[in-house]
Amino acid sequence: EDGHELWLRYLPLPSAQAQAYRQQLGGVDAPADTPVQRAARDELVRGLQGLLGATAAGAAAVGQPIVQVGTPASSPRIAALHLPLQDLGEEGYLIRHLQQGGQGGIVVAANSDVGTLHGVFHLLRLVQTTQPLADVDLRQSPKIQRRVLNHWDNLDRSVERGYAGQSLWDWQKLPGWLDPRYTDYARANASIGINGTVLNNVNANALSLTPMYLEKAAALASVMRPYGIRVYLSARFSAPIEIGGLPTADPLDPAVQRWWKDKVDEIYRYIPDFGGLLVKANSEGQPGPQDYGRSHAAGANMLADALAPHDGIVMWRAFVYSHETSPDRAKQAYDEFVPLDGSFRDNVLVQVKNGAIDFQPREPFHPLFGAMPKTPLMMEFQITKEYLGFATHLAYLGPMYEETLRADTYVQGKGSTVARVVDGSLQKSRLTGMAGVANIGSDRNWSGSQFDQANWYAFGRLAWDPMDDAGRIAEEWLRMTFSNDPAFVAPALAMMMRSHEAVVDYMTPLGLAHLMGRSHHYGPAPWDAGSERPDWDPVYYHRAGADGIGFDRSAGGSDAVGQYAAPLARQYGNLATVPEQYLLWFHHVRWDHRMASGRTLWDELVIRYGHGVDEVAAMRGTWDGLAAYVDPERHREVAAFLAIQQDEAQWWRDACVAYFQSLSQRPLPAGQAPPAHPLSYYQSLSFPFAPGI
Ligand code: BDP
Repeated sequence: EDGHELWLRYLPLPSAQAQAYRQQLGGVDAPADTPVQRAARDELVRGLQGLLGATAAGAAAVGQPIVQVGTPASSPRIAALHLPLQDLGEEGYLIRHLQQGGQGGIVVAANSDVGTLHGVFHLLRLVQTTQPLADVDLRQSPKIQRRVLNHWDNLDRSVERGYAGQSLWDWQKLPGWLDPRYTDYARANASIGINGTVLNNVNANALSLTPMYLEKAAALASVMRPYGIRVYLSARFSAPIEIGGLPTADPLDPAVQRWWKDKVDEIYRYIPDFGGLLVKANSEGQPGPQDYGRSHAAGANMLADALAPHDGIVMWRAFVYSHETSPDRAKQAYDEFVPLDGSFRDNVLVQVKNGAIDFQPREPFHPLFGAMPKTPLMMEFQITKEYLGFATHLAYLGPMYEETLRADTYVQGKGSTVARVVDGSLQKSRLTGMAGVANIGSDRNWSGSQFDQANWYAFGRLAWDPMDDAGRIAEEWLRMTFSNDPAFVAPALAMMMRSHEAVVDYMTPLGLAHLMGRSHHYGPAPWDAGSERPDWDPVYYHRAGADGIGFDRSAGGSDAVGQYAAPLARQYGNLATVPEQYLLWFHHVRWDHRMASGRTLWDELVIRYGHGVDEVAAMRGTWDGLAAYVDPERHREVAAFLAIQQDEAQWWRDACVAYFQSLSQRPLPAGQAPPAHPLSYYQSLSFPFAPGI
């Protein structure tokens, strides 16, 4: 047990439970005429055989209860049931218990083969988590259309901000060798409803659009297709110059437009169901339309026109900040994109990070959500933990995603949640999407650690339904990944649900952000200053001095609060009403400011740092107590990583407290131990190797 099976372990259930399920799932009746049908049938048989024992699957004896799988088109028996499938759409499904000829049986029906595949995974999930099937009658369809992983994978197999080994894609051996891991990757994604994957880094290499690499991408697409997953590619905006031999990449130049049209036609010859292109343009040195005095919309629309005849889409990223340093980086994306609202083609999604800076442990939701009513916005979450301790720190991100999705934008009054912007229901968007920057690599456990698998899992479930519950998802994942035993599940769940907040506390409490070491983003360096761009430096973000700490984004400061709808602008802009979790994000606050607890800000800050460390110690204790429920190999790995996390949480706390104290010149609150070393020690530490920079 090294985590390789993910949540699809299908280990035998205790015999009484298996016996009971066999009464309902005695055999499988599923068509297997198409690749998708075969994928669904094979998964069901594999799952039931593993969970219930060899007799459970395969052809049922006459009169035995069976699982019937299919669509009205693929299965005459399903057609004869006249099930209400109309509202399920292309990817939805229905699971029902049916009484047939005195025998109970289960039906998994959908409008399409892919729908049945999703239904099969749901049925297996019910069995894996030992849910009763006697009265099962459920209908599900995804709330978001494009549920996509973004791989920041390079062609040399390095992964930008990847902490799980090399890239899964072995470009050198593709297309000749299709590693079985590609199939397992597709199975895992399909099991949580992900239906798209962008294979290459947003900091793109134009070579990925050349025939040699398109052939390789096509081979991967052939593995993904039976699992309902489309392949997408990141496009480098200057590709017409680099691989097309043109003198320019100006989107208004007819030769450039022609080049992209031909290129897209070529891609579709290789990959007929290609999803579309993801673009990072005019951001962090990437080329883009602004190089030619054109807008983001002009760039996106040129690609959109090339893709439209094939039903392809453009995912155009709003993660931009210009090289001329603005007084507040948090404002830039909004300032650049809001004026473009309404000018994008119908097949463009603007992909917006969850917060306005950059995947920090905590950020208020990005003010673009709700501010572009005529443009569909795609959510971009980061699953890989670039700013949350890489793969060793245990941080379950479900609550963080949930916090953003449930945040109220107020753009159409109360209840205008980010989730409703993203699922299209608020502003009637025709296209909807959610992207997650993948944490997947060639490590045996896929994600770099056992618990990081949960972040991949939670992303998929929330992309399927952005109002799903992070706690429910975590419990489901724990039960499938480790054990159904309540004595395990309850404490492990409590640990997961507090883990993200613990990281926030020991890294960036009370609305602080970007205190990580420059460029590698690992470990504390709040003192870092003087880099090539001020807005890459921690001191730019925390602005701490003798008087206080925090970035004044109120109306009297950068007025970033003004980018939110009026009720939020008022709430966030006022020191008396801003939630404490965003305090230093929006305000520069005196060290002696009184907090809700009655303490001064300084005391509260130090106590939060200490609390984060205490939480990790508590997580270790919890995990140690769960050894009896987890196989030794995985238990040991998690325990070792928690020990690393505790050391590093202490490092974070001590370094930040030492540094901020050098500015506040205040004593530590009673009971708080001084940092183990002087500030100069922490400043002298260097971090020799950080993967994926
Ligand atoms: C930042 C990463 C950088 C990415 C960039 C992006 O540090 O490696 O290229 O985001 O999203 O968080 O484009």
